[in-house]
Amino acid sequence: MSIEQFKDDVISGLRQSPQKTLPSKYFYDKKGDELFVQIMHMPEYYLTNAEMDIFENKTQELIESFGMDKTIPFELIELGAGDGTKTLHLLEALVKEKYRFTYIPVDISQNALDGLQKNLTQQIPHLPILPQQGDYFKILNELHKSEAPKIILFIGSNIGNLTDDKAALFMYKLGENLTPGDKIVLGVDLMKSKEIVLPAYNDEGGITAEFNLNLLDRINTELDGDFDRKNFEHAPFYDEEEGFAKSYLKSKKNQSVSISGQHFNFKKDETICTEISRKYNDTILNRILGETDITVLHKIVDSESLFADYILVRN
Ligand code: AVI
Repeated sequence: MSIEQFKDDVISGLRQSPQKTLPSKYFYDKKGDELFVQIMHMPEYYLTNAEMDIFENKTQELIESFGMDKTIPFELIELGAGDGTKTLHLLEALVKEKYRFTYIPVDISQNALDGLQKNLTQQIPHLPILPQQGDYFKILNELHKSEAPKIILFIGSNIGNLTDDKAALFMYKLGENLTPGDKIVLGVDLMKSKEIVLPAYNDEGGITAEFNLNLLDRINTELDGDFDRKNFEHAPFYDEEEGFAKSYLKSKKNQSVSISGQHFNFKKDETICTEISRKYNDTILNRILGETDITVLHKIVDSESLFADYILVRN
């Protein structure tokens, strides 16, 4: 990510009318990464445990849905690999069952990949692992040149941070870089009542609020801004009908903020939308896949039906 891109995105997002926005991908500086790890461990943030339940307790169902032949080597490519704790269960089972595969974690952070490789080689000494740092689609395009069948992991509800249009484009581009028969494991949070969803984005300990407000600190540090975080508050919202959780930063008073020499006015109670966390069901997913060559093969949910890993196939 270049600083120029960051500046352009912030300035154009805050110039938007009537709804000011900031892209959620900028949450993740060093402090933001640490806060997100804390979020994943919060009791309110059910998503992590729910998907872990699938990877830990429904490993066989996952493996069977891949329909892989043990004699044919394949590539297991994880987009945005993170710390790999969920994937570990799947990798252990595949190694134990003597599948022939290479694990290819892809991430923009070399640091994250180094940590992951170190952990995994300790835990699964014979795991063939080939980390790739960089842009997802550039790497997938390179990997497309090999003839090995592929299974793409895009888990953790990461697709949920995209609007439906962007999710549809993402899936279309993914399909373009795959061969018929290749599979995708897509982890999504399921639509459910606001009593469950809202606390996950509005925890008692205030960690999510801190995660949201940290974006203002990042803008101050990296783009010479003068946001006073005391003048903004974390304002989460969930539309139960549509299945959209949204995070906002709400201005507590009329104020003006300067960023890289440009001025932005905020009215009292005016909001900046900082994140969308889309919740899915079958209809929404099928609509998103509508323009692609990808269809749903199988769906695995956790024991409480909070989260789903859909197994998709490129036709
Ligand atoms: C990374 N992503 C799937 C998280 C989510 O649930 O949308 C980010 C997050 N934002 C607030 N809490 C967690």
